[in-house]
Amino acid sequence: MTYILSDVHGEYDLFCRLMDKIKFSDGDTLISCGDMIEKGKHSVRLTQLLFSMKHAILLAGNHEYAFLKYYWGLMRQTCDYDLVLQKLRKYFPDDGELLDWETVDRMEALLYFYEAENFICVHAGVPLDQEGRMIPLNSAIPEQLVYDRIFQEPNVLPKEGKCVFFGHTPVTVLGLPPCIRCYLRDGTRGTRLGDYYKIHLDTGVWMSGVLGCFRAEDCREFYVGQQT
Ligand SMILES: [Mn+2]
Repeated sequence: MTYILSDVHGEYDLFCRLMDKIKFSDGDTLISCGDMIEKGKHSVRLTQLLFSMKHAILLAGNHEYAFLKYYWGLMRQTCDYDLVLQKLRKYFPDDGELLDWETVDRMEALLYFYEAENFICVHAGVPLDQEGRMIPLNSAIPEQLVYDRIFQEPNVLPKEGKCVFFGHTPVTVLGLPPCIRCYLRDGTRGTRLGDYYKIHLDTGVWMSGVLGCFRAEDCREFYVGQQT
């Protein structure tokens, strides 16, 4: 099975509880739409767990992008790699000495979008033209894919093309309860991804305490946290 989530933001314990709840195994695939790090206390621990998973497709969010920009800036200033790692570790003060070069290198290799046969994953949004048609993702710049604030608007719908999974803005900002928000093509809740325009995954776990994921094969949602 394929499980999709976003914006886990260092909430290692809740993430583990969610994986237990869905009985996630090596035969399953996890897709994280970015913002694994910051806000919660266990950014590096969570990131390393995600990197250790057998079938995980991991995207960068704006928080990973900001970290990488900080890293690239340090590398331009000095060739003292020990000093660079020391400074990078201070970026995640709650994680102590956990950050290593392998984790930094793997963060640098995160994807900015992922396209499957019947869906697309991105952190913040996909660029659309005025008719709501998707502009090819490989022509978009990373900043647009990780920082976009337009795509989350309820009236912005990718009319043609595949269902888009995204996060970035907590749904609670739209005045909604902390649940995954599905935008349906014809109003009835379907069990096929073709029935959905877009799926807004960010439950704002660092504020709401609720973390959810969406199963692609049957369009079911799973939650852990205060409201379960
Ligand atoms: Mn974000």
